Parts: sequence; C-alpha cells; structure tokens
Amino acid sequence: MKDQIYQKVMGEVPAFAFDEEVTRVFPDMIERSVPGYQATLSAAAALAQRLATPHSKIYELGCSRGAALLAIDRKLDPSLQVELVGVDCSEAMLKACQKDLVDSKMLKNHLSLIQEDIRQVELKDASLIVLNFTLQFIPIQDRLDLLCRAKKALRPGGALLLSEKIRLADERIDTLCIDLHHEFKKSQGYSELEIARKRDALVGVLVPEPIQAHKDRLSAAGFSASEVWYQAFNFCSLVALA
Ligand code: GEK
Repeated sequence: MKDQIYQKVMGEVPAFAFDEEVTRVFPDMIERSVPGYQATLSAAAALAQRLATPHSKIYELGCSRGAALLAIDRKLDPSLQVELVGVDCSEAMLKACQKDLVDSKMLKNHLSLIQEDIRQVELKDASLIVLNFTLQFIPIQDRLDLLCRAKKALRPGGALLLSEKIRLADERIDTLCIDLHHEFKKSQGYSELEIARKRDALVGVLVPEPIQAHKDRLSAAGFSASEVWYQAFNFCSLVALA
C-alpha cells in the first residue's frame, strides 16, 4: 500500500507512531524514505550467512514487518538450526509480521516473534544482532545499556549490524545532506508538504546522533571494533564485532 499518510494530515502534525496506519504502508514508506534500505537488508543476510553458528540465535530488534528477517532467512542454511528472533513493541507491526512471514509459510528457519520493548527483552546466545534503523527511536540515555546487553548476548565471533539516520559532524554538510535526502524523497514521489510534515512528526521521536557518538558507544559497550560499511547522505550502517 502506498504511503499517503502526510498528504491528508490537517492542522498540527501529531507525533510519529508505529500504529496501524503506519504499519499498513510501512514497506512502501521505508523503501521510499531511506536511501540504501535494500543494501542494509542484503548486508544483514550476507552477515548472517557468514557468521551464523549452529543452534545460535539471530535477533532483529525493532523488526517491523520482518523484511530483514526474511532476507536473512533466504540466505541462511537451515541445517545450522539457527533461531530467528524478531522483537518489536508495536502490536500492529508484530501482527503484520506474523501474517507476512509465518502464516504465509515463507520461512525455511525457525522464527520467534516477541512483542516487547527491546530495552527489556532477554538477549542470549546470538551469532548476529540486527538493529536496522531502530536505535534512533530509543531515548539517548537508554542506548548504551541496550548495546551492552547486545554485546553480552553475542557469542565470540558474533557481530552487530547497526543502521541509523545520523547527524553529520559538520553543520554545513549536515544541512546539505538533509537537502539531498529531501531531493531523494521527492524523486520517490513525496511532495514538499509531505516531506515537511513527516519531518515535523519525527521531531523528538527519531533522534539522530553523529557517527562518532555511535562508534564511542559501541566501544564503551565492549565491542572490539566498529566501522561504517555504508553511507548515503544522512543515513549510515555500521558493523561492530563482539
Ligand atoms: C526493517 N528493522 O524493516 N522496543 C521495540 N521496538 C521498538 C522500540 C522499542 N523500544 N522503539 C521502536 N521500535 C526494520 C525497520 S523501523 C525503522 C525498523 C523506521 C520499533 C518500531 O515499532 C518499528 O517497528 C521499528 O522499531 C523501527 O529493517 O521506521 O525508520
């Protein structure tokens, strides 16, 4: 379904929420809003193929409708008996994920879906943890604790894939990249008004940070190394090693 949510908002724009309306249009919304989204899904799948160890778990924290889980499932060798675990606090998202993935019997591997806040959910015995554009919605003061728990949950040799909207360190380049991102959205069919309304809706809900803040936090959480492997304007993706 096409995302037309911000075509019809009148008056003050309400804060963005992962409710039923957003869930319905979510695949179209993220595809047309996040440059490089498909590249992050492919990277999640490639990392899973490379790092999965027998009987380990692969988590997607903030799994939405399960696009990353599906990409991983397609590449993963079922004989490894890895458990895919999708966690999301949005009831609407998790129901849609269940419908899209489980009921349609598309999966080769075992999948568990958990409706819980990722700040509380138990994490253990993981070969890969994916945070694909989700940490940005967690209050800044809670981000380190989540990454510490992710690090503790990873088996030796495991990794975290962290994709985020970012704030660029140089203010002028930040402004430039925000403009270029808006051009990207226009090229995807969003009007200037829709772009402006979505931006207003995300203020205080999606809080971007500079890449260095992410790298420092990953290091503070105990990850032995982290590098940006992808960047498009003010969106980037890092891989961090346990
Ligand atoms: C993808 N990874 O398609 N606990 C659990 N879930 C949360 C929390 C929280 N505290 N906060 C937000 N979420 C997906 C896309 S979308 C990114 C991820 C975006 C969930 C929220 O319900 C939503 O489903 C997801 O994180 C973020 O690769 O919309 O830009």
